[in-house]
Amino acid sequence: MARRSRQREIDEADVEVGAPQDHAAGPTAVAVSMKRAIGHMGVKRTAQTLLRLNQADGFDCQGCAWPDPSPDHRHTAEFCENGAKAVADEATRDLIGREFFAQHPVAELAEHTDYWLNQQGRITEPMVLRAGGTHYEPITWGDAFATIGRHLTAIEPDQAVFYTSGKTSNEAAFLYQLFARAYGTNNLPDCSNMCHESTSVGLAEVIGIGKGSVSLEDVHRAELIVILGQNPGTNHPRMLSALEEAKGNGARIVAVNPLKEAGLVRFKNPQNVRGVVGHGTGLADRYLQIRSNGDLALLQALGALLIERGAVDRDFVERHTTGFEEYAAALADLDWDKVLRSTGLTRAEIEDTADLLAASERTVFCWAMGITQHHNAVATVKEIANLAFLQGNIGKPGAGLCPVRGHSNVQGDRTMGIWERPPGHFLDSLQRELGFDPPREHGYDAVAAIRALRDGDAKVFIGMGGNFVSAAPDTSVTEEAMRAADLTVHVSTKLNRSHVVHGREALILPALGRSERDLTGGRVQRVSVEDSMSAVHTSHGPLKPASPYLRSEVDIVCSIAEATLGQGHHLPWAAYRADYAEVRRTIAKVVPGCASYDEKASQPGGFVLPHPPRDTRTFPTKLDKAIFTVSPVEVLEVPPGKLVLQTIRSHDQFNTTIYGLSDRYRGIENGRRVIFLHPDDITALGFAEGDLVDIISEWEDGSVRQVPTFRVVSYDQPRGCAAAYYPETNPLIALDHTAEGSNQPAYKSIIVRLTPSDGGSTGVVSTLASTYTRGDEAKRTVEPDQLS
Ligand SMILES: Nc1nc2c(c(=O)[nH]1)N[C@H]1C(S)=C(S)[C@@H](COP(=O)(O)OP(=O)(O)OC[C@H]3O[C@@H](n4cnc5c(=O)[nH]c(N)nc54)[C@H](O)[C@@H]3O)O[C@H]1N2
Ligand SMILES: Nc1nc2c(c(=O)[nH]1)N[C@H]1C(S)=C(S)[C@@H](COP(=O)(O)OP(=O)(O)OC[C@H]3O[C@@H](n4cnc5c(=O)[nH]c(N)nc54)[C@H](O)[C@@H]3O)O[C@H]1N2
Ligand code: SF4
Ligand SMILES: [Mo]
Repeated sequence: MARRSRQREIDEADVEVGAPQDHAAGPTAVAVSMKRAIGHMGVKRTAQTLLRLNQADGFDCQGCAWPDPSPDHRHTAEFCENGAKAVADEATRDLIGREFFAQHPVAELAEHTDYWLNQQGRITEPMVLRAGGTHYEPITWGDAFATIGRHLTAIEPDQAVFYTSGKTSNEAAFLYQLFARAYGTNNLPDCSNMCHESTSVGLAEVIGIGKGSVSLEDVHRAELIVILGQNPGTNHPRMLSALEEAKGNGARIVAVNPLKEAGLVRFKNPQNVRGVVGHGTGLADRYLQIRSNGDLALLQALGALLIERGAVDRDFVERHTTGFEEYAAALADLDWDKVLRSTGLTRAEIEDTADLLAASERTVFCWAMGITQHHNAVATVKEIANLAFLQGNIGKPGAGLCPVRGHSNVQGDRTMGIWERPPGHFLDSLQRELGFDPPREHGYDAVAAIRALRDGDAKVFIGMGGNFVSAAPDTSVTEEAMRAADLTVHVSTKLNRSHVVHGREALILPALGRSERDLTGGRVQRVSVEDSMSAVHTSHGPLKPASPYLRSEVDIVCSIAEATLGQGHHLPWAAYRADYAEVRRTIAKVVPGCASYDEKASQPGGFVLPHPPRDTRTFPTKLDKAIFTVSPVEVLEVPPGKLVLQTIRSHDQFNTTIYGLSDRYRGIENGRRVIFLHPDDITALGFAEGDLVDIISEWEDGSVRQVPTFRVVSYDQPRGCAAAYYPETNPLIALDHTAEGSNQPAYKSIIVRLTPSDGGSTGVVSTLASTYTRGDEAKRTVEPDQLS
């Protein structure tokens, strides 16, 4: 098969808009997986990797956090199109080393999109950008670690920021937080701060643990599955197999989503005949096309109707909960007019959903970013919990709370202590077992880290994976913050924008990926991960590494620790590096629920971490009960002429890694700068389908943000709502626009207006061009050529 060109940029003039599809997967998904895999890896590596993916003795998919079936239920091909894309992207034979960086000045790289940067291939050796330098140059690992050590010992520990993305293994994550705390700071922001932080905060308050309460088996056995604010066909594709199985067992599904998403409508399972040649399985029995951010009102209305109909599990409520009286009293006064305005649904639709709930003995509630990325997200998460408590849908088979996590190990990283607000008992246990006094003050989360860097309060940024610059909100402000740092360090597999928007000095440290054999310390090392349902298991990659100079994340953390804390430091960094089982033995002593961690994680299928509400209906909250809460319904008012914009993923990206330009379920090919609108809004705003517009957001402090040249596309969604892809739209989101209580960026509700695009540029549009005007400053236009 022909090798792909690595020189493609996005030419938005090529965008094709077709009809959205009415189903997900089917044979196309298999064809796309194979084409991408073979194109990147060739036939042999494709066979070597895909057959080991998600197998009991293989490696864990580095895509999303959806769990694997138990070992005796696994198929030979236990992966989805996006898993195959994730593997192909990592295991690509395209490589970049010193010659590449010598040919391309950083200023030139900064003009490219994340799409182009990622295509260049795997980074093969450590690189440094010296102060005032124009190009990245090679550096030895030893000198790279010494550079980090020199910077970290020259500043106060709280002036350093240690970011983590969610692919990092439990072993590397545990050591990373251990190092940061031994060094002296809790500045451990992570991608979770931008992802399910609202879930973690909300659930911790009302059930006593910030994690979901279901197993895969529960999903299969549910009578009713409510899926709010999630697009599983693209982002958790194997969840569709679980939904199909549940349907086979008689389950009903209610989808709550402003956008009509193909993956919620119908699934053609490529692993069975019906999926390949038949119509597949219809998924959602009810599709509630809710107005953006109407979920809290919907959930309260459902609660009110259930109480009215007496569909309440009195025994559960009495034994296990507190606050029911206040909750019921508040709902008795529910303002239905507000509910209908907030949700945009009819009373009949809501009544009908209440009927389904009332009739179900076992309901699972699933949710993702459509819930967590709003200003009142914590309240909405707690409202989901209220509804579950009402019918006792927690801690019984076939029922429960199922926040579906994003990155493959984001939940594990948190379990291992990647958290800027660590609980006291975790720090006590570090202190007791490892003999040092960890800092107690809370550290910076992602948004606070940006402010600290911008304001000069932080000087060094270290990213364990991820692409912080593109993932964070308020791109111009984030870029300004990164440029103000003395040193930025990225432990990475592929090139991305965070490498080219850098501090005074910058390092790129190339790491082994999940698919690669890790022979650190001269032995085959395994790592462990935790999925969205708290199941932990080990993983080891089959492939020869992309380059002999790559190091594992564990090795990199241990080496940074030695270079910073000194060789004589009392923690056994060399022993941790030599044998990851040693790390697991330390995890066993420190992390709650991890006794005999090494043995349990290594057994086939691994083990499931304890979860008191799920296991025994005990709720370790401050009141020792599940807590009903009361939150105000607010209608997200959209002023005339404006829209509420949500920022979403296409079918061909993993977060800021843009694999390709096909969002085929939504009918978009070969381009990304589109804005989806209701057809009547297009007309009402004076535009026509296909027009080019600039998107503008205006904020209370007088600041204005703008991204140019998006093509208007009509899409089935409620009036007043709009959607466009991330990260192109991140420049629009003010840094302060975050969820109450979790400080998570409210990426899904941005009030915007559109103006005709004067640029008229239908050709290559850099993702970078954006305008940012501060309330207190003259208009400042940021163009790509001014960026370095
Ligand atoms: N292929 C692929 N897989 C991925 C990722 C990827 O980028 N690509 N990313 C991974 C990560 S880190 C994450 S966090 C997950 C994200 O998984 P998702 O949360 O499914 O991702 P989004 O694209 O943000 O989609 C959000 C969905 O919520 C809906 N929505 C938006 N606002 C509202 C609202 O107010 N109410 C309701 N009810 N719905 C709303 C949107 O229409 C959309 O369908 O996926 C993970 N898996
Ligand atoms: N507007 C908007 N913004 C959003 C969101 C949204 O919905 N809308 N979603 C938010 C969410 S949910 C999340 S989780 C964040 C994601 O934020 P991040 O996790 O920071 O971003 P990613 O794009 O997943 O990171 C990709 C980079 O990770 C590196 N990488 C990949 N694999 C490995 C590995 O195995 N090891 C190492 N060391 N590096 C690796 C590669 O260099 C790659 O370029 O974005 C957030 N930003
Ligand atoms: S559903 Fe997620 S974890 Fe499973 S194969 Fe697909 S991308 Fe990988
Ligand atoms: Mo995420």
